[in-house]
Amino acid sequence: MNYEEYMKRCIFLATKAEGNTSPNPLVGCVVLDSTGNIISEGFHEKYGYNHAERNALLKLNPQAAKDGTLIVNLEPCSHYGKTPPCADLIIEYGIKKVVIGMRDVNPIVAGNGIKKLKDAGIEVVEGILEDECRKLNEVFIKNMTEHKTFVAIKTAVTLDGKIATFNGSSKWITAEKARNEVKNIRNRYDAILTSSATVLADNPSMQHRCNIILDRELKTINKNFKIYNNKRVIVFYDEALYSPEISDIEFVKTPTTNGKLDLDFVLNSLFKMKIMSVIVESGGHLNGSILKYADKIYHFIAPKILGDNTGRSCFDFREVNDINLSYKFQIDETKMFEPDIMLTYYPLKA
Ligand code: AOF
Ligand code: ZN
Repeated sequence: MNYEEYMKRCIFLATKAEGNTSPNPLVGCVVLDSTGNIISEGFHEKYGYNHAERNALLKLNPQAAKDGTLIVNLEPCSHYGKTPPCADLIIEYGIKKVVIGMRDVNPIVAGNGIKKLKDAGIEVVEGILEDECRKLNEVFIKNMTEHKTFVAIKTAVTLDGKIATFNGSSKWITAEKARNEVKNIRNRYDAILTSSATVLADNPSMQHRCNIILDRELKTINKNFKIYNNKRVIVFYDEALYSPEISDIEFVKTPTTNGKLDLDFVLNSLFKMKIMSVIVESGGHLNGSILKYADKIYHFIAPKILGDNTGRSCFDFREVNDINLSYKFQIDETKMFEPDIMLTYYPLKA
């Protein structure tokens, strides 16, 4: 049987909940009856709600799934969390075969779900579209295995890698289709991270459920910047300089290194605050200094050339003095958003 098609469907269903499941994974599930017809589907819709498998099975009367097959992108859970174990429900419904995309990296589950199923006599097929399934839950994997917040960077540049003209004009580099895609991308992440320089220069609204501003000297506070209209705003600032008390905004005192807010501290604080992923949307300076923490980059390129030698590069830092020491990446995808192009790439693991 061609399980890949069903697994693609699981991934599609799972992505319907993008932006709603953090800190939990994106999971979709398809159930086939004993003759191989799809009889139910489900996905994990929101953090704290039913898991995908439970959602799919509860739509059925238990007899309907007897000797059927259940396909799911993540190993069914074996633990009592917000809900009882999905593995138990699968066994209860008399499912004969379970097809899985990837093992759960959550140490409470990690193989125990599969063991439970096998002990009950269920056939388990593993590793269907595993790479795609791992990519779907790359944030969850990083959180679980490294206990760190996933860092994505989005940048939009000209063909010659500029994010503005020499005198700062930057609206807009890319066209509407690309900018609409940015809205979809933002939604996948728990927060947008930006700098005071970007807020001061562009006064962006960056609509999102959570915005983070790195503002060492609190230059953006008390001005009518649009970013403060968002639901939740967190400002990291230099503890030695101020002790602000303004309601609505969350302030985090931050140590500095070489006169800059300590990014290790910022990212560790975000993980402690259960902000599991951020997308950095800022200028060349923050992009340049956060590059070494980046897990993924969305890089839009507009077919324009600005020229000039005054910088305005999308990654503005001076560190590399030998081409062999450059930061290296692996391009994952190229996609047109006419007339612009989007590259997504990952740091190349040594
Ligand atoms: C989900 N949705 O569809 C599946 C998950 O806190 P709980 O009880 O919801 O459990 C979360 C864990 O359950 C999660 O870390 C993962 O290991 C496992 N599977 N989680 O949120 C799902 N199948
Ligand atoms: Zn579960």
